[in-house]
Amino acid sequence: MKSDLLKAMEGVKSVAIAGHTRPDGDCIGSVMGLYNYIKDNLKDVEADAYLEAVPGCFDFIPSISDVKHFLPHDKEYDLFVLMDTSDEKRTGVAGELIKTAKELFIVDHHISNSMDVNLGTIEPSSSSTCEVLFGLLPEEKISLNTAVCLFTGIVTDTGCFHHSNTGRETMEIAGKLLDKGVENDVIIDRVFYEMTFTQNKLLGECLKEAKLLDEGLYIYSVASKNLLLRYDAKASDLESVVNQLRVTKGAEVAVFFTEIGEETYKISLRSNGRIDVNAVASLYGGGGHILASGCTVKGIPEKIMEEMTVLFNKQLETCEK
Ligand SMILES: [Mn+2]
Repeated sequence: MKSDLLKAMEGVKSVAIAGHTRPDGDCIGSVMGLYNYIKDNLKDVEADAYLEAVPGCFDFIPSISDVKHFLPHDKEYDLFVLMDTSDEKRTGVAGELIKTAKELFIVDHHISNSMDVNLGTIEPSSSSTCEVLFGLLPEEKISLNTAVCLFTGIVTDTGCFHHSNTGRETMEIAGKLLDKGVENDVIIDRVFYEMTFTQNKLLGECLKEAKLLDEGLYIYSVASKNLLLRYDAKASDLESVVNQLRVTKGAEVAVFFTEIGEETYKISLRSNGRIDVNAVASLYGGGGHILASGCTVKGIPEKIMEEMTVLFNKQLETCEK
């Protein structure tokens, strides 16, 4: 599906732009990319950007302080542009606008997009909603501010040009955004590498405790509640651990346990390609993607690993046949 966004904005006086719940870099980048584009080019259009709480690492996004977190009761928008949201249930603070705005336009790249709309551009072959949005805007009118937003979305959803959704087109668009003056080093550091001192110390603690199983095919580590208490940290401060475990030479799968309750663990799984960790996480009531999945399980990590390695080994056997 491909509609003309510029046409949809013609003659329009007010536009609301929003994304999904728990916004990530692609959601924030696409919402703020269009917001900045309108501010720079469509002076007669009044635009409002709606998002749930924006993680601190995105505070460099131009005009991010303009974002509204609540919908006014009486406002009727001519157009509502919904970004990166494949499911009506995941519309964040501005979901109501689907019904109340005069027109709805969707920009997305999720193959699973199930929304029934007249206007929108959904391109499942695109790396990110920001990549789709780039294609909907005239390149010469993209300012540095808009370019920063779009670049942020692209690096977020491609895992910094690492995931298989990174295509030639993605790289070419990123190059065009660099031409606008985007500082790729600053954005990539903020989005991917920067950690607090506490997060770095915790990473060290978890790596120190990591164990190998089955001659190094599997690696895992456990963060206890006590560890988090000791550092006065949250489970989200441990997000980078599983990715660091994954790049251990020889490992097929990395598993990271975070204790969130009495013998209850949030488990993150990462695969290096041969094992479908989504299939395993699903057996435990979780899910995600083939290479990155998660679940929450009650039990003892060593025992859970015993079970999981049986499942991993079964998968390896079938792919070796
Ligand atoms: Mn996305």
